[in-house]
Amino acid sequence: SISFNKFHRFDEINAYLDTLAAQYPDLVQLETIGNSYEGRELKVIQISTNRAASKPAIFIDAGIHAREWLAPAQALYIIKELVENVENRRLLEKVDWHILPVMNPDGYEYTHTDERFWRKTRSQQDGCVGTDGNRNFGYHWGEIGASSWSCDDTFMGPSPFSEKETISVRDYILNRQREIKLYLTFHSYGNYLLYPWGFTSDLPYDDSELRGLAENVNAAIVEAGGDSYEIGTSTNVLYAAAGGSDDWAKGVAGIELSYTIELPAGRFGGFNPSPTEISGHVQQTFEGVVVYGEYIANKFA
Ligand code: 0X9
Ligand code: ZN
Repeated sequence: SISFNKFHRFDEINAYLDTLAAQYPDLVQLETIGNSYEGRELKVIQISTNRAASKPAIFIDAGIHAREWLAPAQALYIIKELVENVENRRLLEKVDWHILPVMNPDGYEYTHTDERFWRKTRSQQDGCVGTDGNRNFGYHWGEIGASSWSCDDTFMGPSPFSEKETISVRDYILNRQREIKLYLTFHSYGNYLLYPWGFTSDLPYDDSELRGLAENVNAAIVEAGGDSYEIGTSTNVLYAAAGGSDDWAKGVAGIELSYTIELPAGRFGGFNPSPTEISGHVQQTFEGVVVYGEYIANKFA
């Protein structure tokens, strides 16, 4: 198992995934979906029972933004609960889970070794280092809320999907477009349950379904003792910013249920919860993930 009283380095996280794959061969498969700019392996863990059956799938990523450390911790906790807690086996029977716990490992490691509040990838650009992965997806790319200056934290990249990390996620999702029914991307911070669109204030045609599901997720988190989330479209609740993975998942990949989850802030610094704060947050938020899982199981039964 793995602890939730500290933030783990990338190698520890991958070692944990390898351990699970070895211990639970009937439940777990690992797939390296690409490498980061600096060559780190992007490993998706696939969690499923009765693998042969064709089931709806949920794709989850975390850590596209390097400094948002609670996000990979959350993904790791979801993995731990789904694999190691037998009480959660029912969540695997009707749904397959695909989880990429650290989407931007170069940036994540850099926040451990050099600069705690680094956000972007670590690719060399014309001028500065790094692209904002969440401005780099190819749907209404660069239209609003993104910078074309490589030194900015919200640099959109020289072209859509200029980053190895965003290419890898794009291709993995496109290869499973029909199965994946829900896309969740974990960020921090601020307690927001966001859904498309982030490039326009127009509401998606299925606003009421997206909102209704988020309200049920929030209710479960609050019931578990978590703070309430603000719910709505990215543009209307937070700000307009194009090139996000959530908008691309819905607008291009056709995954209608697509959410950005902005996890709670740390008490003494939003991106930087103290290690003692991790376990409460990840446990509470997991109860919301259960609601997502049950919704997908029922809707596509
Ligand atoms: O700006 C972002 O990428 C996200 N907020 S964060 O503080 N974690 O950086 C919000 C993204 C919401 N989705 C879109 N704008 N598409
Ligand atoms: Zn973020």
